[in-house]
Amino acid sequence: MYLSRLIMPSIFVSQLQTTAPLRNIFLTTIIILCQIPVAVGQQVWPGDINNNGIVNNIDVLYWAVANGATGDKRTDTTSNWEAKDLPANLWDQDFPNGLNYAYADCDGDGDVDDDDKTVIENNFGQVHGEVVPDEYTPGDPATDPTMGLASDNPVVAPAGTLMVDLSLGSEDKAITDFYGIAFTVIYDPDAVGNKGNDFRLDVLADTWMSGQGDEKVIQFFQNDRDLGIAQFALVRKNGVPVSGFGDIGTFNIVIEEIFTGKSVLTASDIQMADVNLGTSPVVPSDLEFSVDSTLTATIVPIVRTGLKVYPNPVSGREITIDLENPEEGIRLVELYDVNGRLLRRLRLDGQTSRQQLPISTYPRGVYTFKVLTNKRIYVQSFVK
Ligand SMILES: [Ca+2]
Ligand SMILES: [Ca+2]
Ligand SMILES: [Ca+2]
Repeated sequence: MYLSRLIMPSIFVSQLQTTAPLRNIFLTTIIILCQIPVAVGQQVWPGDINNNGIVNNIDVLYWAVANGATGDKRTDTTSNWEAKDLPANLWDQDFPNGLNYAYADCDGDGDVDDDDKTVIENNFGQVHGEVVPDEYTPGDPATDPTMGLASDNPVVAPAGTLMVDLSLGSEDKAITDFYGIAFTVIYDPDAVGNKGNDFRLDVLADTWMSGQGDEKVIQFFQNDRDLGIAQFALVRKNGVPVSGFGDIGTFNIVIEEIFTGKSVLTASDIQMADVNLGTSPVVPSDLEFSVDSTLTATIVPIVRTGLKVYPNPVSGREITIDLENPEEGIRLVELYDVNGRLLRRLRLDGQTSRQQLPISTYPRGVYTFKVLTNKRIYVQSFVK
């Protein structure tokens, strides 16, 4: 079929001695027809925006750059993990590597917005075909900015909270035209607690990355607790780059109750991009900390407002989790037992602020919900 499409117009041209304008129409037809087989063959795996075979935090950089773009919808607007045909008419814009912006429309609905970032989260870590690893160029400490990890108190007690300040660049190595950064923090899973909210980054409300008075920097975070690999992206999405240097936020890391000794956090696999996805090298770094069993843990209160869990104690077969702000949608619910063991993980579409869960199969005890919404992570315990 493709062959006949390609050959037919060239026969027309060779047989007809046309005038110049008419010939241009024929040539245009040939070009359009030649593009059809290519367009039919192009497919996207929802979330793998840069089409390298894996969904990860680098795809978030692409999402941020394409955010706000619009174009034709896909015929299949579901975003489960399988190849989807791109729309027959591709979008007006391409990424610098030549990929069409339609790849950024993860849910295929004709625009690039927050829902497409949710698809990256839902399909995170999925692979297809042959994975072409994303490239990272480690910076030179003499000339390039560093991603800094620093702690005022790198000696903590078991079950204590290690606080690590994250920064980027310095006065003499400032960042210009920043738009987004993807990076990975590697840690020893034996050293870090496992109660659902034990590893998080609190981004400063007034970090230079957010710019002046406009949209805040957006955090993307996926934590593989078993491997001790936390992948982050911090991106802007309004098309406006910023320049600056210094503090970004603080990691709050709850130490495992039975861990003692030295351990290391490493920030690596860094890709920093401007608004055109031009990358510039960043120097990775690490931080050694130690867990001293002779110290007593400082209790860090967990903010529990904003999420209602009822009835508590549980009386019937089901429990309800309910966000006080109905504008917020639930994306992920995790249920942990008193030992921090994950019992249940439920992914939602971020459209509802209330969810019921069956609870009758679990024995009496204390349980904890971790609830990830469009805006934040809540942790709330209940008794059965
Ligand atoms: Ca990818
Ligand atoms: Ca979309
Ligand atoms: Ca949309």
